Amino acid sequence: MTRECEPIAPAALDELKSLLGPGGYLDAPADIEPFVVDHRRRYRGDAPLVALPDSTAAVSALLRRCAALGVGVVPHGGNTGYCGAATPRPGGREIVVSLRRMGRIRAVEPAGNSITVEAGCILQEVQAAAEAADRLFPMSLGSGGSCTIGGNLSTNAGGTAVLRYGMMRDLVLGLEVVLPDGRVLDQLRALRKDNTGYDLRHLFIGAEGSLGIITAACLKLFPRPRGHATAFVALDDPAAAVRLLDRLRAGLGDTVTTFELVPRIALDLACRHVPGCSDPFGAPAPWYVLLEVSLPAAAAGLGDALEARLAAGLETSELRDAVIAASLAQREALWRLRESIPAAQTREGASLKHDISIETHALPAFVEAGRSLLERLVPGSRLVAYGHLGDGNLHFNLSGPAGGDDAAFLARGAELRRAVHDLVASYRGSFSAEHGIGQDKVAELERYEDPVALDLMRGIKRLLDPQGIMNPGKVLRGLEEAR
Ligand code: 2HG
Ligand code: ZN
Repeated sequence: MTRECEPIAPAALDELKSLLGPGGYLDAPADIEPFVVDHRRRYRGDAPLVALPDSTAAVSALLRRCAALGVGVVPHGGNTGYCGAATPRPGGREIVVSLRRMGRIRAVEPAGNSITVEAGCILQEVQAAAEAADRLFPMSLGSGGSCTIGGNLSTNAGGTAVLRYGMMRDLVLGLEVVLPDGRVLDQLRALRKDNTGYDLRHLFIGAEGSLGIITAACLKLFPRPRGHATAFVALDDPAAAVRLLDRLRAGLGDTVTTFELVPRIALDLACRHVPGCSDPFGAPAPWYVLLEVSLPAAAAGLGDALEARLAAGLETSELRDAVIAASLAQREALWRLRESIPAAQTREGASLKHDISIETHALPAFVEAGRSLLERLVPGSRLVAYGHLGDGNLHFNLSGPAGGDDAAFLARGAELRRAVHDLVASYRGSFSAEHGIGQDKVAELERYEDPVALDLMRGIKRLLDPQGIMNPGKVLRGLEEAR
């Protein structure tokens, strides 16, 4: 049962401030503002304080005190999430905790292929540190310049290299986590094998700060690719894209790193709204794929191998057209087309997002079923279904009818979401493939999750956070009995 709570008492706030010390917090409204609204401005909350601890010990002391005071805690990374997990709720009942002062790279071990970093590190800084040691940290996200490792871990981030390297969960060797009672779970090791009981790391990865605060992680590094071949391919439909993926993987195996589906409308929107984007082909096609193959060894022949396979596809008319980037600038231009899609869709006007996954072989049928469902519900609406086809994950986004009434379209968001997610459920897919639950999809989790799984999740939450102080109302709700 959820109980309405009072804002945090002034005496409790004073206690927290003196614990954090000068420079250890923000309390001026203008300084707090960026922490209480999400980057898409869909969620807004209140917090009287942003804590800025600078060590694991400081996080531990803070959570111990928050538990004693019954103060809610909202962990906050780079604020690039899609589901409002890092935004406090309205009412001033929670403080925000930012680890931006914990941005140290603690160790790089090229021989062991690992890197140990604090949770406040920016993803790009970790990539750069890996590169300086002639290694690759493969997590690849459009928000790499501002998202943090703590946020990547807490949301189990995905991105455009999952096909080859997996999601954030797959890139973790060890974790350090501060529990809601202040205890520190120290599993910060680079062991590749460790079968000693339950694997607790995975409870915290993807928990969106609802079970504790990840303070540091030991991550996997990989050999740095020496060569890439990047292609943009035009084709008739998603089924042709799935066939191409099968063929490429059969021939080129794990070198296939990225396989992203792009519909014509997304290409049009990118070219219309984002400077520097242009159609690489003379004639339009209904669908495209951005694909990349990469090899750790000197890659002479990699481009030829890809070209031969694409040429075979052109001969059998499986593909309509294909370009292979001949320079770094061309490679960047092709990537730009893909990475500009979210911004371009935003600039086009009102849109609704659905981050779904289905087994890849069933995606083509799903796309057609979803398209006709949405067309029936909102004639003229524009499906912008793009993304990580290689992982079975599409951003099944919908833009309102061109020149239509944005407010009227958005007012139907809940109904359309329900229709899309019910369709996803009928395919035994996921309504949140890579963006998490946050505050946006709590009801969806309750509706679609297996009741046994939900029951276990609630039990784990109660065990680790009996007072319900960690990110209240996110992922699961109604577990704040003690507060
Ligand atoms: C992407 O793949 C991101 O570009 C954003 O996950 C997806 O804006 C979206 O819907
Ligand atoms: Zn995505």
